[in-house]
Amino acid sequence: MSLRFQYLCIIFGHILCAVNCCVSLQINSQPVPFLAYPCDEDLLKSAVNKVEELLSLKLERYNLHMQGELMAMKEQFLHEIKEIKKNQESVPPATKKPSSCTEAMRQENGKYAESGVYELHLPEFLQQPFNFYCLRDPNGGEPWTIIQRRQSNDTDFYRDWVEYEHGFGDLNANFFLGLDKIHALTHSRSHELWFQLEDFQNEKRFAKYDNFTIGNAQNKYELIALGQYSGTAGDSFSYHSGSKFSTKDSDNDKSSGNCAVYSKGAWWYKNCYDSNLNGLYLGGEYPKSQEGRGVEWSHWRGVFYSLKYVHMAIRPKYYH
Ligand SMILES: [Ca+2]
Repeated sequence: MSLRFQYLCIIFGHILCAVNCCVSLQINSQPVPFLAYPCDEDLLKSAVNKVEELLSLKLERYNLHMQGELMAMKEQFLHEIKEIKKNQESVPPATKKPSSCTEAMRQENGKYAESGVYELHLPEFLQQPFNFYCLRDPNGGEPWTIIQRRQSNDTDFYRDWVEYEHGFGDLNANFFLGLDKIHALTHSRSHELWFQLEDFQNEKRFAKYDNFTIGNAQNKYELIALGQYSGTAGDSFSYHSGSKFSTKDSDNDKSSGNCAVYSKGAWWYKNCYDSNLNGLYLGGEYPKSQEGRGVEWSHWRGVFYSLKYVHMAIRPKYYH
């Protein structure tokens, strides 16, 4: 209120002085500038009207200025909201990661994508997504996950427990997926198993088992279930049902010796084997001195023949 009074006094002083009607006011011998005695009632009214006019004009300008400021703020605010919405629309919605090759390869048209490496997520068993090789079914059925492949002598398979547990090799060539991941896949739901075999005369055979489950690390990834055999290669795997996995540095077989060392491989050895698909890549027939050490499927090419190509593939049951 005090400030407002002073402001009015200043304005009055200016107006009245302007019309030669001002007398300096003195307080305690000190002149008070701009304070003046009104000298005429009409003049005073006129001065008051002038002041009101000036104030009204200033208020109007002030309002216009504030209105402009508010409009600018509103425009800026709307612009920022639009930007936020645009950014939200450009971010793809979170999608569920596939947990099987079937989910990873299925396309909108109902067909399956090309065979290759896909990232699968099994959150109940593996904390991080992991790469798997997914294979189209040659008969048009549900895709398969390859867990082991031999196709050349480029990769050494005579390895220790840790490497077989976590896997090694190149998913597009020779590899072993890893017992931990095979366990995670087969433990999450029932799977069937497909052995594809080929010799150096390019003859192909197969063996399938309608149930395949392996245990966990505590029970050395035991071959818990295998199911019924079908195929053209002969049954060289049922013998291993119930066996634990063994490597050269982890002997869990039923033999008094170490089958993994004797056979230069790693497998679900019993005493010792009918098949040895992680053996040495000896390239076809081999001498007796190497007996039992090749990539071998005894019910087809016997114990002195190392196969050209093998893979082990699995897929969930009840899909077809
Ligand atoms: Ca033993």
